[in-house]
Amino acid sequence: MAIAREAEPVSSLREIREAGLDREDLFGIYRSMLLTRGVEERGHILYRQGKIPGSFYTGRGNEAGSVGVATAMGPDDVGCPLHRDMGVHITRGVEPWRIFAQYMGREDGPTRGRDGNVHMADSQLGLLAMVSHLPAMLPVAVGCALAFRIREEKRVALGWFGEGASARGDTHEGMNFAGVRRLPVVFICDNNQWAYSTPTHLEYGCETLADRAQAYGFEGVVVDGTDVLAVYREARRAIEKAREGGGPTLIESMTLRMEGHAVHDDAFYVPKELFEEWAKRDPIERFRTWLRANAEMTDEEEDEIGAGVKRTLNQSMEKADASPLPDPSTVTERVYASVEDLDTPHHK
Ligand SMILES: Cc1ncc(C[n+]2csc(CCOP(=O)(O)OP(=O)(O)O)c2C)c(N)n1
Ligand SMILES: [Mg+2]
Repeated sequence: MAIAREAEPVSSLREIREAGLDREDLFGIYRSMLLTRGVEERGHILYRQGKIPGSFYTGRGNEAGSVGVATAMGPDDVGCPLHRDMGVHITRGVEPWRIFAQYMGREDGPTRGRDGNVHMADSQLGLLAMVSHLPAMLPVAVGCALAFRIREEKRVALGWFGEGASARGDTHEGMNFAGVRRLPVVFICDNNQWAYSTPTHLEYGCETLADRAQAYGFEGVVVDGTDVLAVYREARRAIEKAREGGGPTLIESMTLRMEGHAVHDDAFYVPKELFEEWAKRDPIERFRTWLRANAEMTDEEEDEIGAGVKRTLNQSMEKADASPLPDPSTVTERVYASVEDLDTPHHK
């Protein structure tokens, strides 16, 4: 028997209204999920065209997890999204053309052509760029939460990590410290069942990773990461609890990594049946069906959202392609943040 609570699916429009979302918000979530997938699909095309230097990582299958959590964040909250969390950047408002520019190493990408394609974030939007995935950003999120506590700000930090990263020491150190101090931090485990080619039974011996939360003195929740509304509801509950002084929560979001670790990996080691099974639970198709059944989304509304996303993607790719490569003579500039860079609403 798992110790952690298993989140129920969201059943009705009324329930999600009570959790703070109106019909327009729901359409916005759908749009963000389509944009997230669209950006990554277009990225694949750019990669095949030889326009992306280095490798290329995506979070296909994690659109509900990433968009659902980011929708629940407050404007002053901060987060450290990883390579599976494109939906966080999109939901916080990073413009897709800047993401394409980032992919192609151009001057207008968030890191101005100075780092890998998913090592990016816009600090103006309360996001911190990942340093490494395993899981260097968890202690950073905990540090942000400690700063909020010291400054008596009602803000919450969010730290993402993979289930593979849960085996590393910094996960333990971050969670232990957060539990001891009851810091305003929410840990999101994107459990996509694989750490590169390692399956979960070789990663951890407990039933669910959320079970570990109890040992750190806080709550653990397992949520279906293909159900955007359930993810949103659980993230919102955890974030508001943290904001009110109730301490951390560990949310384990269950998905399947629907592609290889990155483009160089064809995931031959993942059983075909597993892909087939999870393809039936595609998060976007699932939410589309829910919107049709529960929010009366019409054909016209659906087409309008879809067409708008396509238009945005086309225009964004063009705009990004017009962005120059960085001038080599500036290579040492903007590697470290300046005082001006840190003068954002998120560095008060
Ligand atoms: C210390 C260290 N070891 C190995 C790697 C290479 N690496 C990056 S991500 C990854 C797998 C991570 O798996 P998981 O935490 O489950 O995240 P996922 O990629 O599945 O989202 C590995 C082995 C690394 N970046 N850093
Ligand atoms: Mg994983």
